[in-house]
Amino acid sequence: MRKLITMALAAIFMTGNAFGAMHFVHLKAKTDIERSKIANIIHIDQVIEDSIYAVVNEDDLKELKKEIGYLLIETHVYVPKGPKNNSEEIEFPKKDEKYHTYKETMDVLDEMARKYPKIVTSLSLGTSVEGRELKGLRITGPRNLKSDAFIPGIFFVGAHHAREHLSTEVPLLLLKYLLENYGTDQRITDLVNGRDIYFVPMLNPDGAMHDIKGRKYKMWRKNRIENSKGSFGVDLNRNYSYGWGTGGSSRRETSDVFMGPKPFSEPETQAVKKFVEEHANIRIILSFHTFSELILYPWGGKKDGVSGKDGQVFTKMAETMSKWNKYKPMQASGLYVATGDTCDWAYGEHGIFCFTFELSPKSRWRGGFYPGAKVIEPAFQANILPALYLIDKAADPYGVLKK
Ligand code: 0X9
Ligand code: ZN
Repeated sequence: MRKLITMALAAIFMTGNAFGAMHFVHLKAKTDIERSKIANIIHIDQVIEDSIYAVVNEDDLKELKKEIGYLLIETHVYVPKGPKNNSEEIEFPKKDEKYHTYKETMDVLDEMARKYPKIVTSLSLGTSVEGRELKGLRITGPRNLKSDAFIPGIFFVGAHHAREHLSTEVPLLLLKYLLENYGTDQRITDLVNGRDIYFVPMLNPDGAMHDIKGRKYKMWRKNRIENSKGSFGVDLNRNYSYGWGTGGSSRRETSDVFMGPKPFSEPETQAVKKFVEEHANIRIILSFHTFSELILYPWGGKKDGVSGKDGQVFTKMAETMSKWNKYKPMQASGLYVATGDTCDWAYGEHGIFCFTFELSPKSRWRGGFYPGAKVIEPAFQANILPALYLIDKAADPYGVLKK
């Protein structure tokens, strides 16, 4: 009987994670040294003053207790909201149906390519672990499509992290916005004519679809590779090569910040590497994530700031954009040190000015990773001007330093 009750409880608390219940944790971390110690073990969902909040799996909690138990001030089992549902249906929970599934996202990309053939071409960057095509769009003026001349490029990418569904919606709305206003809005027409604008709205489709399977969120972060002992997932934003594995990521396969067995071990990060390296005109990258409303720039893997003129370009651009979206501009490692992310690689290896936007909401009390459909439109609106600015500056990033 007791065994039955335990099993039933385990089933209730299971959030789709094969390793058991998820736990909410609140830790006290007064210094960035303490924060960075924590970032070696778990993913930090939010930092507020000297508090850290996160939802972690059973294994991560064990490790936290073992390594830095003295910092833990509150833990309880995390029970995701929403009706019980054991189906395998791949669709968002009813109230969030406005969000796009992988299939719906691909349908939008196909529809745009069909509707605007003069300025859009479809891209295929590769395939995910489970075999989903990693699709994108290239938007550029009709003449550029036929010529080999150099045109400055910019790359917008969403959903490295599965549960950050808003990070697919914003680039999807942005690309539609550019296309719908091309030919009528002069600024947009000129920008599109003068740039190569690349969009990949869902880089981690397997993780994102796993997160919504059965129409119930699972707090999934990583991709869906099967690891050596049967757990799943590598954190794609710890899998890039620059400074890989030197802090703020874990070698434990069950960790939410598992760096993978080697840099670029994953097909999804390999796809970005290959694409960016084959498109040498890319001068700026914007990687969308959620949440906290931040504009982050390198370095993320070390405390030093980017030196010289480049450092000034990063801060100037971040500060300018923050006036429009009201997000807080900061160096990524100011949040916590973490290595293997997109931007340290893009800038460190290729000198690309790369930003990470942590979209809405501002805090976990406003919904955290699952803020609902109401935030989609305002998050898009807030980021139109920052996106247009980056598209513009791709022609000459150093131009922002001129008086
Ligand atoms: O931890 C991450 O990968 C990003 N935050 S998220 O909540 N979306 O997972 C932030 C990456 C910023 N980079 C570093 N701090 N290195
Ligand atoms: Zn993220």
